[in-house]
Amino acid sequence: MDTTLDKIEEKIQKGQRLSKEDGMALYASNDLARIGQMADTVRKRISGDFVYYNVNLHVNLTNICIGQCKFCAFGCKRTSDKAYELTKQSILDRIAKAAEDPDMRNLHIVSGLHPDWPYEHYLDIIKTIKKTFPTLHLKGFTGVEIMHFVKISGKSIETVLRELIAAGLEAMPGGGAEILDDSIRQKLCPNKATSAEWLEVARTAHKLGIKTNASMLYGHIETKEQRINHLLTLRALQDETGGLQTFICFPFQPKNTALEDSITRTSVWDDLKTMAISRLMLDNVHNIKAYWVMLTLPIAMLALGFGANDIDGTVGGEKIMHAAGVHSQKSLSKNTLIAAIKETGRIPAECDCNSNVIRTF
Ligand code: V47
Repeated sequence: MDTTLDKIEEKIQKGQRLSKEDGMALYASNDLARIGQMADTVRKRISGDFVYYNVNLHVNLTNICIGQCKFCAFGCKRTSDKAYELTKQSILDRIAKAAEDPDMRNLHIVSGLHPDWPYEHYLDIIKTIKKTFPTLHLKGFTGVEIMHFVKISGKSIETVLRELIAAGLEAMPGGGAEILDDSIRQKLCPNKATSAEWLEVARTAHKLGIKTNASMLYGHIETKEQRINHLLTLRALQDETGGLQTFICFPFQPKNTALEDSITRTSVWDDLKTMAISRLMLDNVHNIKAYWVMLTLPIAMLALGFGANDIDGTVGGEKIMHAAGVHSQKSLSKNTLIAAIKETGRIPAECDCNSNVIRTF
């Protein structure tokens, strides 16, 4: 018998909060099935049997980026062969095509930190999209992009967010959190928002009534302790604001990145364990997302038994993770997602970008 896991399980059964030491003990254990079962118990208690998915479109405005993060294969310099900038018209055309499906309700907008585009350009894009497609829900701009806008506009975080919300922004994606530890950020992504800045953007968004997602990029140079600290930092933010709606694990994909030669992809066991530990540590976050793009659909389905209750969306042409060599498709049909969720014995729940359920199947 594993007495450490027994004690953790007892805490879970009593609905007690897990400590940092508990999180470390879970990582040290090889009893993946038991960790998964504990996470599944908590998942059922927090969110029942619904699995959230959405019919959406990813729009990456440009891949030209001053970030040059070592873990990223998507961002590039202006001089690169693969550099692109979407024009306003091409963005509208892409959305119009996707919106031919009456169920398409959500846009997900994440882009490079362009060296020349002024802040007003991004504001104008949001305004134009919202004016042209008033029924679409707009989830856009990570905390890192918001800090970029703050720097280029000379405005405060609050002003930038107020202006984007007035323009039509309704939720924010979880990217840019990476590992909220500046010793890691200095090595991997020194040109972008610090941990404190990312957290301050989220805090301000929550104060203004905007829900945000949060993520963890793991499986690179971080330690297990830094992963647990990251989860504890997010848990503390959630205790303070209540504005985090979904947590997403991003296992690091090394292909075509600066770390390609030194780091190999995490194992499926690590991915499932990390999903489960995230569910157990983040006792105050409603949704844990098994992002099928990262995991592939079969592993995402498996992850629904390891604490996850959200599988993301149809996506409509993923670019960031595919640049780094993920093995999944770039898009999935809504029927494929619905069938996959049903196969796990759960209830597919179509939602908007704020996890409001539109209908269930
Ligand atoms: O911040 C980049 C990650 C994020 C790699 O909120 C990588 O629902 C693994 O924000 N290996 C951006 N991860 C994407 C993002 C997002 C995507 C899908 C759903 C949501 C949501 C948000 O992508 C970055 C970084 O953490 N990332 N490169 C890579 N090689």
